[in-house]
Formats: sequence, structure tokens, C-alpha cells
Amino acid sequence: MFTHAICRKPGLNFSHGLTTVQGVKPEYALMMTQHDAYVDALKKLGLQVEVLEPLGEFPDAYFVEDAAIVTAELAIVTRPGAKARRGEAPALEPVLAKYRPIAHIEAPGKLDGGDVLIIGHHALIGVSERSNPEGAEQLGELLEAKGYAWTAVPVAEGLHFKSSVNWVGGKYLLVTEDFAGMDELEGFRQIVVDPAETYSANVLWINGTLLIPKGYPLTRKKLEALGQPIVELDTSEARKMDGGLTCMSLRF
Ligand code: CIR
Repeated sequence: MFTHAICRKPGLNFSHGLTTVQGVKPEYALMMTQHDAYVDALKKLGLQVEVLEPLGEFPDAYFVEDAAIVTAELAIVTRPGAKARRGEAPALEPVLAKYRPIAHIEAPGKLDGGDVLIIGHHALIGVSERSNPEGAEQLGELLEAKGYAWTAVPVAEGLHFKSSVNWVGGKYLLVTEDFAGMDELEGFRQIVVDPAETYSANVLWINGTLLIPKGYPLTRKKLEALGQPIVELDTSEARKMDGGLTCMSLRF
């Protein structure tokens, strides 16, 4: 169960962040409305949410998930794979230090929290364009020292591992077709997202409720079968910046 979350408000410059999405204009006012609704949803689910101010020269900094990994035992300050985002991680350190002892991913390791999915005491660590094998290994060793097992997973599609694979409770993972049936995911039951709705693989389990992006009815239907409460949140503006529900908070 989670008791806390850390979020960061998007800045006026949020549309200057990294993105592969072309031809659509992100709207600041709408982004803020959607971010407020996201924070409210976390609070309604019982979390104490610390909302940080925008981080001036880092327009992607509200995607706080990438700059750290927080477990029950420690907080690991990452070394984000995109150079333009690297300064976001040290800026989070004093905040995290209020809650947990701190560890770091060191060069040449690169790691984004969006590539890390921890389920119980097992970490799936994506090796992607942003996270390299050294980063995965460093995180794996830090976690092993605390009693976790870990598996590296190649991420050939999508920005991060969690763009395509997320835990939805029990033994279930929600996965895109590209990841369905992968050896590294053995032992989990897989709910496969319809190819027309791949973005909706990025869902967020909070204490028995599933937060899902608004507008993906096929995924909603598949998840309803699990019998958990579902809350839909509009993520249209984060999506324009290649982000989604998991990216906008650290939960612990
Ligand atoms: C980036 O390209 O780094 C940001 N615009 C999006 C990061 C999304 N984060 C995530 O999936 N954990």
C-alpha cells in the first residue's frame, strides 16, 4: 500500500520538453487542469501528496518518476538517459532525503524510473534508449542488497518499459502486443492491450484502484474484468509530451 506521493507542477515552458509527437500544440491551461485532477485523484485514494514547484530550466521535470526510484528501504536518485533531463535528479534529492536514505546511479550508468517496475520484491528493469545495462545492473545490485530479485528486460518499442507494461494487481500485467509472451515476464498473467490503444498500457495501480487514461474503451473493458475500481483521468496534454499516468508521480 502507498501512503505518499511526490509530484511536480508543470512549468509554463512544459511544451519545450522532449517529445516524439509532432503537429499538436500542448496547452498550458489544460495541462494544469489535468495535473490538478491527477493530484486530486491521488489524494482521494488516501495519499499524502507533496507537490513541488516547476523546475525552471527543466521543462520535463514534472515527469518526476524518471528522476528517482523509491522503495520501502531507500530512494535511488537516477542518472536520466536524456542529457537535457539529467539535472532533474539532483534537484529531487533533498526532497527524497526527508523520507528515505539516498543511493545514486553513477556514470556510465543511465537509468530512467520509467523503465523500472517493482512488483513486491521483484524488479523488472527495462534496458531502453534511456536506460543502459550499467544503469540496470547498478539498480539491480542496490535492490539485491535489500532482498529484491531483478530481471533486465529489453525495450525495443516505446520510450520506457512502463510505456508498454504495467502491474494491475495480483498476478496481472497490462502489456502491449510487443511485450506479450516475453520470457522475462513469465509467471505473470498478461492482459494484452488492443493495438489501437497502445498508449493506454500506461495505467497506475494505487491501493486497489486503477487509474487509467481517458478515452480507451477497449482497455477499460479488459480491466473491468479484474473487478477493481477504475478512475479515468484525461492525459491528453501529457501524451503530447510522451508522458502518461505513471510518469507524473513517485509513489511510496
Ligand atoms: C521525455 O521524453 O523524457 C519526457 N517528455 C516524457 C517522459 C515520460 N516519462 C515516463 O514515461 N516515465
